[in-house]
Amino acid sequence: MKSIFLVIAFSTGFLVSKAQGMEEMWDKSASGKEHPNIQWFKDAKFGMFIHWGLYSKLAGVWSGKNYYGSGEWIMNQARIPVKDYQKIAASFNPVKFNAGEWAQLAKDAGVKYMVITAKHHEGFSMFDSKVTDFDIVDATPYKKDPMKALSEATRSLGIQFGFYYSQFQDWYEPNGGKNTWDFDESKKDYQLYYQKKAIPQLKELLTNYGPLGIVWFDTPGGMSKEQTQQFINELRQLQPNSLFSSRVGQGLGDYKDFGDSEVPPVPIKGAWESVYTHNDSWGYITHDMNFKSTAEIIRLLANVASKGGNLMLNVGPDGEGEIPYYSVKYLRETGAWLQKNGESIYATTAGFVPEQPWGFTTSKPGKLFLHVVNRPAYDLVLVPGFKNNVLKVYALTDKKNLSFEKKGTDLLVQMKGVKNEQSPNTVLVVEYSGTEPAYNETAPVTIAAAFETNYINAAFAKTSGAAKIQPLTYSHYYGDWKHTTCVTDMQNPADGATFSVRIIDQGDYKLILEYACSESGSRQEGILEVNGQPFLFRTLRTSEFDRKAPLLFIKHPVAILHVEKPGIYTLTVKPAKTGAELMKLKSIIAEPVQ
Ligand code: H79
Repeated sequence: MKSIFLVIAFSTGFLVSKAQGMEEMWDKSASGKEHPNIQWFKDAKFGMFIHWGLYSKLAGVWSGKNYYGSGEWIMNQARIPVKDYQKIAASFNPVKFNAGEWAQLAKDAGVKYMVITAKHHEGFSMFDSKVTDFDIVDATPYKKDPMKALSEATRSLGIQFGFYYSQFQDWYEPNGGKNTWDFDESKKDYQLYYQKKAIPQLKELLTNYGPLGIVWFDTPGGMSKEQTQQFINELRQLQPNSLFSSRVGQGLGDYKDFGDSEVPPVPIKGAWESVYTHNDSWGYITHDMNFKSTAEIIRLLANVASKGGNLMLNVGPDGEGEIPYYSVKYLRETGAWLQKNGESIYATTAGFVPEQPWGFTTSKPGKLFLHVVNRPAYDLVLVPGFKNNVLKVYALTDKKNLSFEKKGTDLLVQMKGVKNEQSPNTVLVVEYSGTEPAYNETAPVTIAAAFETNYINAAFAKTSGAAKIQPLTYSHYYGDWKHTTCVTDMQNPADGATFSVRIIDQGDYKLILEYACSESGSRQEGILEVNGQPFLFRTLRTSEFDRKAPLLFIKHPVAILHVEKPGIYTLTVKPAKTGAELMKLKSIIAEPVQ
């Protein structure tokens, strides 16, 4: 029986070829099956994730060797035996941990919820557990329960508090999931592990730490759908108000988590979350200094909100209990931006105007927020597909009215005079009358001379023949997943990717194909057709697709397009002849020629 469970053990997220397909699955509001306590989560938009465990003490180093990527996986990556790994606990003494300071940082950052690792895959409990001695109170000189202090401090500042709990993977336990270097998988009894450790510990967490906003499960395995449902039911009784993440497995859970570091390209209905880490690792690594800047965080947050979801951003405190300097600094700066612009993020829903070259939109009744992350030349912002009657438009921070003009369903906003203050995201508010329009899925992609680069993303392709739109998942180091949506499987002239674009300005545009191309796909002829006019090119090799290596993309300029008459254009990419997969097309870039 056991072998069938192994197959499902590593589904950490769901990879969907058509993002739209997820709507039915996770939008439980329509069916009335939504969790009664889901609204706070939908409104929250920004959460803080914390990975903290014995791996934080190792900090990416074992036996004098530096490890890169997911630091919380070091026991697995270095195949450290339990008998050696457990010794780390004897020197784990996070004396600099200060629950009040962490909670205050969360407050300053403007997050509405916090989720911390009570137990990660390493199997070490960061809370006082009666189920095992391999926990922070029994096994370390620290002897206190930091989860108790943190849950109280966080909640007292009005922030929802939750636990991450690795319910299946437990590398310390002979019957837990995925330690294959100490234990023989074929001899494992996962049910015994669930009954003796995971369920009793989850009961401790749901009993001893006050009301939990979330229980964040991860990497399910070893349970059928029925067993998972039973597992949920049993835990639910303790705290019916607590939300369970979708990584409890088997399509169950109260809201959907996308893959690690993944944002869907189009709005998704229902409650969902994107999780990112601040640098390349979830657990602390001394030599990982690749932090996202404040501007990157603010833009990511706006992007996720514009699709209707929450961003939970992870920080990795070190073994002493200190949060890295740049995480503190950049989170506080993000919080400062939210202080002024929070109205355009919190309690919003997905914007009904699709992504534009200037940025993203979010929505509230009677208001559309324009997140201008890329300020256009001449300060003229075009909002296409705006049917409603516009009452007024103003910059969010100073509330001064801006002049605007309606041309058919185009709304043109003049943002001259709006102070930029170097803001990574200048928010304009459009107040309108009438009911909120639906998101326009078939809207053409906008291209204008006001932007140095205009991206036509693969996600907006209409495919024909065998061509498919797919999120490709790969990593740079180890577990630091990247997700890039591409058109794949174009092998013969009937397999095309077609885009409807609206070119706003007359003039010349350089057309650039951005793609990855394997050895077998390279040196093949392809066609970029614009309103039936063919531009020929030959593919250039970049790299083979490999989940555990970077996927390299080339920006290959192929033609100049002269646009005499602004309007709707149809662009198609396809192979000229039958052959190997032509490319993995990421985008078509249109650059106005000055
Ligand atoms: O807690 C963080 C990660 O440790 C956790 N999820 C986030 C929130 C996570 N656990 N597993 N995974 C993510 C996916 C695992 C992928 C794997 Fe691999 C692929 C395991 C083995 C192959 C990457 C490459 C990790 C090890 C080698």
